[in-house]
Amino acid sequence: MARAKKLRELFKKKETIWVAGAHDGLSAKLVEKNGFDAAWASGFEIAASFAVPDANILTMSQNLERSCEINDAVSIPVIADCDTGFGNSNNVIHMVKKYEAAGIAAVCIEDKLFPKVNSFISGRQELASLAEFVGKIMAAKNSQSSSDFMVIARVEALIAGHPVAEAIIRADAYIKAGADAILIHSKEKTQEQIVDFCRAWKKRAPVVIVPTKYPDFTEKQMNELGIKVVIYANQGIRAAARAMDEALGQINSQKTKDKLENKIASMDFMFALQEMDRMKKEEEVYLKTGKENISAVILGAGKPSYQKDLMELLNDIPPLMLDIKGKTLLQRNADILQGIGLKNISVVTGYGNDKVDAKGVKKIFNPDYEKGYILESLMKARKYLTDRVLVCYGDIMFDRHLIESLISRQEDIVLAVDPSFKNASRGSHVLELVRAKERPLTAIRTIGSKSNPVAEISSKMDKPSADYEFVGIAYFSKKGFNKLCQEYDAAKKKYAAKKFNSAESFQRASLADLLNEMAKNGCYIDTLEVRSGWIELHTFENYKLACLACGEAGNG
Ligand code: SPV
Ligand code: MG
Repeated sequence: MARAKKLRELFKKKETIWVAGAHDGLSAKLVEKNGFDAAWASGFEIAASFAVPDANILTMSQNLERSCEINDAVSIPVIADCDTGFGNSNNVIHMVKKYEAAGIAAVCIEDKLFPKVNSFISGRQELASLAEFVGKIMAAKNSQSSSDFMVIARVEALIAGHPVAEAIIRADAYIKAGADAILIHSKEKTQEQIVDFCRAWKKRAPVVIVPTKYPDFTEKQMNELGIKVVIYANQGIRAAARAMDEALGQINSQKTKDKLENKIASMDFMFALQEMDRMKKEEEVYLKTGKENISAVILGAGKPSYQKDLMELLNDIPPLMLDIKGKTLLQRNADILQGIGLKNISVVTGYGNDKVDAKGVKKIFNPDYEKGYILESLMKARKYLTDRVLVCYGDIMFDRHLIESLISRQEDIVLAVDPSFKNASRGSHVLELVRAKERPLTAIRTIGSKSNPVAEISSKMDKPSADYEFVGIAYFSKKGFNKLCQEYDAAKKKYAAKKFNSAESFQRASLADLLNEMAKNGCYIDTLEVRSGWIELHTFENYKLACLACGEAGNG
């Protein structure tokens, strides 16, 4: 329903319409959140938020822009304070067209001379002639296109020091000129003037009040007098100014800085006002990276058998949950994958399954983790891997660039391989070594590395025959992963309990064993040569390096 219509309905159905002032989207949200029926795009608040006097210093466009901001942030109707209409009747015509087109439900114009001054400032409070203002009301009403749009005429006679009788004459003339309601304003400390006005007015048309100076006016009294709309025009910004002043004062004095946090709005409260949740949901649907069809699977089921000092550090938790500078290894890797745009991330768990947890990561439990090995774990996740697949061993920390380079390769199967394994310190850990079809020219660092497929991959290869170490991260196109699964099914039948490449049985096979089988069968397995961007965590030294890579050294 259009907001002008909503406001009309409120006028018809509600005894009193409660309105509060706003100056921007955030304050408008708070008005709505706190149950007000409508928001008042307050001239005073908008001017105050610019730190300029409420005296027509800002232009119509600046006020309109803020009214739009307010209107966009809420679904309640917005009544815009349009001062004197920003000029004469010509300006009023333009103003009404603009405000109505922007979806504002009602405008309020006051019978002072342009440029006006805030009603509570003593001295110059010059009234427009009755004739001139009647002309403005007629201009406004004749310029609106929907019959629901409202024009509220604000009578400033009491503000300018005239008696109630003058206010009644003016109000009467404005209603006759077509105004939908009368805002009667008073700067007295009590509501007496307003009460007198209402008694004399006798509910000839709806009355709007702004009880800034007479806050003790009770709801009961208002109802008795037939007051239709009550606008708390500026309490919001005054509360905000006081709170900001006190908080900033505290921060600067350093004395009570620590206690401030529970006195100010939490970041979550702010995020809610900004509708961060909605944005996140929309991102899920619309923010495409072209990588949504890549599933990542992290293989972390096995029971670790690392160097003693690292085992002590792990203290029975699975390596996936190793804390590296305040974040677990698994969460760190998952965050990198999510940052790249991968949405389907899973981890295959086994040992210490209960302790594994990471945001945005699906857990797949492999109950046979003690009998089986890496290949079996990967196949436990098979049904979730429907398109392109990135496979990562669970005890590796990797960086974004390595993954991005790998998934941007065009081949169906690509292994990240590192030629610097000869100097690597991984304790007694057995490396999965790769012999490439061509011996790489280690003296020359190739740019964009030319394809050099795998001839053999094995954990039994002696170092001198090897060109690379398999990093434990592999990428498969849809076709590549299907091929891997087909080869797995075929090999499972053929080998069963028999020795399978470097594994003592098919069940104990690593991914490398199946890849070796495929290479032997003539399958093209590409390599991506990397010399950095990953750390395998097998020793305490590796762990310290990982901490360093995250910007801080580990203990010891
Ligand atoms: C405003 O909010 O700008 C008003 C109401 O006009 S008051 O400031 O109380 O006059
Ligand atoms: Mg105002």
